[in-house]
Amino acid sequence: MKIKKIDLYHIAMPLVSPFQTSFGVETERECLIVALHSEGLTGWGECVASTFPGYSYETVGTAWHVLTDFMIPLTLAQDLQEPEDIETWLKSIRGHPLAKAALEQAAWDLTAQRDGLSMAQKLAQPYPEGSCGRVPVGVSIGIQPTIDHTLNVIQEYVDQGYRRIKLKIKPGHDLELARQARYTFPDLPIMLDANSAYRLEDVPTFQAMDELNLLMLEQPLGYEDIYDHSRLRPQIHTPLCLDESIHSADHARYALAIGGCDIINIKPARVGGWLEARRIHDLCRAANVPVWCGGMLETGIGRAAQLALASLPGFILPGDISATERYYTQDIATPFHLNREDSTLTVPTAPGLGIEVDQERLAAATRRHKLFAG
Ligand code: OSB
Ligand code: MG
Repeated sequence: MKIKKIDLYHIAMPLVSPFQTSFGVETERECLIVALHSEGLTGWGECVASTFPGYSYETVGTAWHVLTDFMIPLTLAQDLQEPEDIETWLKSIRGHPLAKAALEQAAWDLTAQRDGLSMAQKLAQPYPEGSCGRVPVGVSIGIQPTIDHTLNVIQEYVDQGYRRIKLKIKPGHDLELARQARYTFPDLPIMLDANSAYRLEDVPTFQAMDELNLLMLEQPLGYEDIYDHSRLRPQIHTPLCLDESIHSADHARYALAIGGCDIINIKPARVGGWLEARRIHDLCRAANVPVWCGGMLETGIGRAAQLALASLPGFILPGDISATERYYTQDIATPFHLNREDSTLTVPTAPGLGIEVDQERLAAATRRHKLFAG
């Protein structure tokens, strides 16, 4: 499939409610959208880098730069056969996984459409059991002004049908919040995400959480650390999950080798794409380590690709893949709705990502656009 044209869009969309983590607050989501055109088909990808280098060093600005100046020129006018080609073409570029993953996602969409397969089916080709039709999901709740606010927000999501809640924590906004959430919702699967806001010396805070029967504690320590997590893990009862510090399948292998975690949150963007995400899934599955699919407040384009990944057999824990209305009043692609009866989203079955991009809304959300033609 000769890549004849590539569109790059920088978009901005207001979030339904502000999203606050230990590294900042977002009220509007900015990201990049890429479209690969070939043989009358269009493959869509989302680059989840945001405006501030808090979660990742990448931003919409750095991603625009590396895509425009390096990655798109290595892709344009090439003959794409399989998503693996993107990995090969971009191999000489170090880092910038969020930008790489956007192109790889678009390549999955394009090649799956050519093959007449959904992205989930194409991704699941190595597994005899194939992909599943519905993915269990939860909701990630940002830091709220008070604990009472948080409890109200949890209640709203529980009323909507979500059966797994993740609370963002930071120092001083942790133990009491977790206690009150547990006392108010005694049977609800609750987990905490610290986004690297703590140090090993904070172990007493986490030990005090042992009795709260939490589903897991996500990324409490350094965003590049695996070793200190392996020292924390035997000192607490709550299962430990890594997010930020797993940048590749090699990192996952190191973490499993030294006992750095019980669970891995796989975000395809963080590890440079769906192929690397699938390698981590395979490693974890062989080691009996559960995985789940993380989120970056994706538009419908990214959400469809999250669902394809999370439909693989090793994704046994609920993902951070909430319904569209949890993020946006008007999305640029087909909205996803929660199946209330089982707290799942349905994996698209149409070829490729299986969604329609609304061109008018995309145009309305676009701040910057560039067309590359080979
Ligand atoms: O750490 O999982 C995270 C959003 C932005 C950056 C980091 C994280 C998150 C989330 C959001 O938790 C999950 C979602 O998309 O609903
Ligand atoms: Mg996280």
